[in-house]
Amino acid sequence: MTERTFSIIKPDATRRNLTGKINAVIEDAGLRIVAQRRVKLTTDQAKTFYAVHAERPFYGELVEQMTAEPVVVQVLEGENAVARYREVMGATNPEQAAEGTIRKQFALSIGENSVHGSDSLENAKIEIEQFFTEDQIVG
Ligand code: RTP
Ligand code: MG
Repeated sequence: MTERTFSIIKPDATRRNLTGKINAVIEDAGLRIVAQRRVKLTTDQAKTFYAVHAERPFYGELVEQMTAEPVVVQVLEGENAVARYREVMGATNPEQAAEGTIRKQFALSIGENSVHGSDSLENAKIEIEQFFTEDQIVG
């Protein structure tokens, strides 16, 4: 089934000028970038986005990292896009990420792991709506 998922190229990656390299991995995997914008997240935006992790010990650090530098927010479209992108990203901890994945190639640590991708179709819809209106997504 053709799906849409939400992606963020995180500050550790934009800081190192890796947006193009990461987009190449995404496109080589057969996913289409159907919306994209560079934005500096506010603390409120980052807190809302990661609200599910509010009680976790790394929450403060996560919000700080996500607001430190600009990010690139994206909508990706393709066959089974949610699961496919999770595969392309690799495990949260880059030490456990498979060869060829974005995190294996580019992530610095479990916290600074270069990309975010939605973990379900339901969350993809919610996350896309936080950053894009339907007319900004051109499939
Ligand atoms: P994401 O939501 O960013 O796509 O990553 P994920 O599903 O693979 O991982 P998740 O468990 O949702 O965690 C969200 C983000 O929090 C940071 N994190 N730091 N220091 C730590 O132990 C730790 N654990 C998670 C990572 O940036 C992770 O991507
Ligand atoms: Mg997650």
